[in-house]
Amino acid sequence: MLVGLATGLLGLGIAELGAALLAPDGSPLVAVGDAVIATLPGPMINFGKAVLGTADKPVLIIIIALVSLAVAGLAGWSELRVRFAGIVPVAVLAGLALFAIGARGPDSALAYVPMIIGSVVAYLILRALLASLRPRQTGPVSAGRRNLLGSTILVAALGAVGTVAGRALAGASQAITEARDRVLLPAPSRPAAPVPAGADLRIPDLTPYVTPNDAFYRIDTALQVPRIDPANWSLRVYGMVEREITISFAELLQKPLEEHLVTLCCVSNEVGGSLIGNARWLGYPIRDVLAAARPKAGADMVLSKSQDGFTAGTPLEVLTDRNRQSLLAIGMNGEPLPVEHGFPVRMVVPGLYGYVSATKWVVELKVTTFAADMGYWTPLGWSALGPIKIASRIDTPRSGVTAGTVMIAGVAWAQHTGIGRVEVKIDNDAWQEARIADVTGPDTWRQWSYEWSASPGNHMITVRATDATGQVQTEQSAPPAPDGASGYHTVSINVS
Ligand SMILES: Nc1nc2c(c(=O)[nH]1)N[C@H]1C(S)=C(S)[C@@H](COP(=O)(O)O)O[C@H]1N2
Ligand SMILES: [Mo]
Repeated sequence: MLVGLATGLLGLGIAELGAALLAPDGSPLVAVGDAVIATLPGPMINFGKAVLGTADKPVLIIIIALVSLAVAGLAGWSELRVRFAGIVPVAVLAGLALFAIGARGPDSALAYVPMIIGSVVAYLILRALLASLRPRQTGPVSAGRRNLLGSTILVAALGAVGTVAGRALAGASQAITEARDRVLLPAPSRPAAPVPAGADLRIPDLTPYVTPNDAFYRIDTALQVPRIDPANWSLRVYGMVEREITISFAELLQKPLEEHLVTLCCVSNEVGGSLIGNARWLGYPIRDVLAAARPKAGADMVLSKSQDGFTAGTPLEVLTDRNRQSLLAIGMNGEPLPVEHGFPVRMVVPGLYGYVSATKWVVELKVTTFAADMGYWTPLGWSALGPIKIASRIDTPRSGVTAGTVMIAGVAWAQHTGIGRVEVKIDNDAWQEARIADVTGPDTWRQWSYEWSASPGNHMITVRATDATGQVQTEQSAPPAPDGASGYHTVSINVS
């Protein structure tokens, strides 16, 4: 069984490393992972997401690897008993992986090659290693076994190195990184309003007003980030339109582009959570794309689709709204979109959670109806509509402080309406008005601070926000599913 396990690992290593070098579509771990996600029932996906959070993907990949290795162990066990019997488990594993690779619609047949070579080599090495265990073997058995142990360890180590190296290489993808480096972002014909100096209160541990790209939260269903060469990218707009249109990346760069600061937020963000970030997005207004396609009467939704099959359903009226800066974005904080944030093109829609609006690696806009179509998360139990709820968060303090003047500070958001006021409550005292920072507009979060004279002991700090129309954040606590968490963020602080 151990020999089977080791050779299984070798086969996996050959397949993963081969896929990384030859054909990114050929990674058996990613293909099987995608197939498992596509097959799992909705409640299990939600359960995994709730329990594991962003660790869900690595955990899934590790489970798949462990199950495969157990089956490979079985191949060793049966091969030792009956010659060629080990072919059955190996063929089952290879067959499932090849089927899963095929299901993703690979770019070329090359995608099947690493897995085929990996399983054939693994089986041949398995046979070679097991030969020394057969009773008919002449010579001293103990020496054969010692050699076998050494060879098995070597084979397993090679396999492990290949698997890890393959996964690591696949993550980077030189070709797309280079293509991204070559993109020259045009200057916007409508630049973003400059960030006022007073937008950042510059308090230690307070989240910066603009989130740097490398600190921006990442949420998506992609086990492997889609790699799209801008030269091959196009956006197809179809469905309930008078005129179907297709836009290439070169054409998009020629359009009059605009830049807007917009705070993106994930519906899975817990009260006080960090699945939110603010960036300066450069792009072409989605309303202008839609205007060129001329939606037909009766349409009320745009189903955007990513290259890897994710979909989001966004109300058509939000995307055509003159006063809402929905973008087909190509730039993030002055750089081409990072690959994991949607390179070369994604959607950004102020005021809606990402799962119903912020499609990364977007390649299709289907003008349709909520009655006829659903975005990816809706059949999994999430609301079809996802307006962002008014929320506020305490960034500092989060742990013990010393008595005296303590700066309490955080961020509050009510995208597209804007934050009008923030209040802080210490223990059961009355609500106190916090100072609110400047903003570029209603589509971003807003920093706030409150100077507290902290007395020794344990204290509870609570924050609540009110939007620009006077609507107060609800105290009613709700979990993220189905349409976003609510309730007040509180922290309990020991003052010494
Ligand atoms: N292609 C694709 N786009 C996607 C998703 C996805 O799973 N696949 N997730 C959405 C969700 S749920 C969120 S919150 C935002 C997150 O964008 P970010 O990763 O750039 O922060 O992307 C949205 N766009
Ligand atoms: Mo999300």
